[in-house]
Amino acid sequence: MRAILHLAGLPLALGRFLKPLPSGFEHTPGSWAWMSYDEPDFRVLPGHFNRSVLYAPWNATVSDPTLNKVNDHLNYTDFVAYDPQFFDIIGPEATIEHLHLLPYQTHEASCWNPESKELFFAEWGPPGGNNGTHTWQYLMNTETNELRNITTDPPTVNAHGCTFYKGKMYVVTDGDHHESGQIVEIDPKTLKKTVLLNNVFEQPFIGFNDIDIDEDGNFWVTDSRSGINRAIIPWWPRTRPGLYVVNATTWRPKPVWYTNDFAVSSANGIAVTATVNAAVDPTYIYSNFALMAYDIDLEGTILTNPRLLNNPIAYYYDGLRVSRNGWIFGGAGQSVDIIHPVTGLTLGSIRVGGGLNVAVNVAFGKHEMWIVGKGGVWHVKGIKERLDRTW
Ligand SMILES: *[C@@H]1O[C@H](CO)[C@@H](O)[C@H](O)[C@H]1NC(C)=O
Ligand SMILES: *[C@@H]1O[C@H](CO)[C@@H](O)[C@H](O)[C@H]1NC(C)=O
Ligand SMILES: *[C@@H]1O[C@H](CO)[C@@H](O)[C@H](O)[C@H]1NC(C)=O
Ligand SMILES: *[C@@H]1O[C@H](CO)[C@@H](O)[C@H](O)[C@H]1NC(C)=O
Ligand SMILES: *[C@@H]1O[C@H](CO)[C@@H](O)[C@H](O)[C@H]1NC(C)=O
Ligand SMILES: CC(=O)N[C@H]1CO[C@H](CO)[C@@H](O)[C@@H]1O
Repeated sequence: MRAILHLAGLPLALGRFLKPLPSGFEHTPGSWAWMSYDEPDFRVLPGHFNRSVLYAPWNATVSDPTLNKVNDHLNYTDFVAYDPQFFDIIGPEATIEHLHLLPYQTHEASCWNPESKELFFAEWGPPGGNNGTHTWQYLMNTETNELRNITTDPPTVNAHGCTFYKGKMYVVTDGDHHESGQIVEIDPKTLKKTVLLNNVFEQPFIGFNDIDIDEDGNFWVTDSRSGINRAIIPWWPRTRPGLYVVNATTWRPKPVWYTNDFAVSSANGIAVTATVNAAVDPTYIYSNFALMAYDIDLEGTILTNPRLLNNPIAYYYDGLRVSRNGWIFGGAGQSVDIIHPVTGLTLGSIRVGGGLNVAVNVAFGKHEMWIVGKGGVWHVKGIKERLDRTW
């Protein structure tokens, strides 16, 4: 027997495509929907339907008027589940709030400082104007939500990724016409910048995209075409886009993965996980829209067992983070998707509204997170599971 159909705010007729919400989720401060292949009407859609992979499911072109209304409804939800685990991770108290509407250009490199309770992130300069180059970043006080425009000393040029580790912000940059991509350390109190690394045995990086730091303090950095695509990097010849590990003890950079296609593929988000009771950790890399998982060998210098973990339901994964319990959070177009680290199943989407909004990167607090992207900054709070990791 099915549960009584109850979809808050949704006429019953529309309900046949969506699965009734589990008990406890009928009246929540955030609005929810459950898209499930348990529903025969969703399994076999009527009429004509079509969408590009770059558009979200609720943005599909459909001929059935009821399904069209369902999509209009989905476009105004906050949380869309595809798997019951999503309800357990997010919980019924969660809400999402659009804190700041910022220009419709990329915001990324978000990281949260738990000591000062400040969120750091970058805003890409508009292409053209200033050559796409940006030498300043935002700091947001997450208690008052006040935004501050900061310039580090000396300035950090084209910040692209950030992670907070043991009291410092670690930022990677694309570089520009005057300097190669760098890994830098920023003291959050003095905003003093120290360059930690800027070359692979005298060769410039193409342009760093993202950074993660593992439990032992090793840096995992993706080197990407993003700066080339915006014509801010002049270097030639270039290496392939890929992933490097920089050993925390020896500081020696080593490539651990390269894209196959020099011309078109790139390397985007990276996240290292600590799997409980395991000596090897998988990492996740974006290439050709695929989210790949690898095991890291014991020395930390070779990746093994490559596997396609998932392909995003829509758009492509940009920033990736792994939460305390191992869930992968990936910015993917209009939502941040939560992905199971082993099965690769997409469990659900945290939506940042529709239209032109794009979720690019996330930063975790304890039971809250911030999302930055095109259209500004969002705050998701009241999340049931603890998100920030142990290091
Ligand atoms: C399907 O979608 C694609 C991409 O948006 C579009 O080019 C094409 O015309 C659509 N086809 C139909 C039959 O709607
Ligand atoms: C801007 O970019 C052009 C190439 O696209 C380059 O020649 C020029 O030096 C750049 N200007 C600055 C200030 O970096
Ligand atoms: C931030 O500061 C930089 C440098 O002073 C300036 O170019 C930029 O317009 C400022 N941006 C905002 C949003 O205040
Ligand atoms: C870093 O280098 C040290 C010293 O050579 C080595 O013991 C360790 O396994 C290396 N770790 C990684 C992740 O490369
Ligand atoms: C989806 O919602 C946004 C507001 O967040 C709105 O601007 C957009 O027009 C909506 N899209 C559709 C297809 O209804
Ligand atoms: C069918 C549909 O709603 N398409 C829209 C998907 O989103 C893009 C970007 O907002 C719109 O341009 C399309 O019209």
